[in-house]
Amino acid sequence: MQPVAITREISPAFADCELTHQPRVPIDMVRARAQHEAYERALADAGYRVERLKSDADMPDAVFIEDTAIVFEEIAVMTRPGAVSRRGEVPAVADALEAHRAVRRIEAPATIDGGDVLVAGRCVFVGLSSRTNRDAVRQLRSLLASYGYTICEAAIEDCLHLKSAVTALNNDTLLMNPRLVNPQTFTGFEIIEVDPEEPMAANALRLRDRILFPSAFPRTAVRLRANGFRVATIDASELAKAEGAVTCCSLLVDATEA
Ligand code: CIR
Repeated sequence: MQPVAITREISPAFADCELTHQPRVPIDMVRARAQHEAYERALADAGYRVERLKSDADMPDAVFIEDTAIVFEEIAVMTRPGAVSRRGEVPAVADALEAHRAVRRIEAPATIDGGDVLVAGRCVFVGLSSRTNRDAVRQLRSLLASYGYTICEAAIEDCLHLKSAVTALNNDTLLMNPRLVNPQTFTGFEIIEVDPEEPMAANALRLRDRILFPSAFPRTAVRLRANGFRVATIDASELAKAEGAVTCCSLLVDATEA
């Protein structure tokens, strides 16, 4: 069956997005929407049926839908986002996920953003960040207890989310900036480092048969191709002004396990 990619339209209030590590700069909304549409086309080209949810003026960061849920083969876990301004994004995403998975929830006092959760095969790494705390790790461990996952904490430095520092290219290979996360946390994995001139290049979106990757990081793209990965590039520069990258704009739902 065709896999699904759930996306969310850019909010009219996108300019009021949360910012943690970057200064606020003007966002060109027309360009941002065009880039988002190109992103959705790239998902469709890779074989996904794109399901786009509506957003609203009271949820500036809604386009970064990854932060609201973690989709596993067996269940979907709704997050409790670390930024209070983002908690209203969750219910509509839960409604959409009900069609695909049994939905579970992270509860207060835990906070967690999906951007802090890296899944590679049966290994789940959770970044302890300004958005994600240990209560969330405990709850995630208990929600996943019967499914055979190993859950590990990962410390990060100088970046928003774990997946700003490391993402999975397949079940055995990670793309990483070792200055933002300790490679020793990931023993047993093959590690491809980002080009040192492209420190923000560790966020790559693993699709079924290719990697979707920002065109802003051509040197790291060369490394990915040299390691045998098929790479499709998109311009995500306007989304990057809101501290977003390629993984955060979709929730991928593999239809085979629904
Ligand atoms: C935020 O600070 O929450 C948004 N402006 C950016 C979220 C990016 N999400 C992600 O990388 N998973």
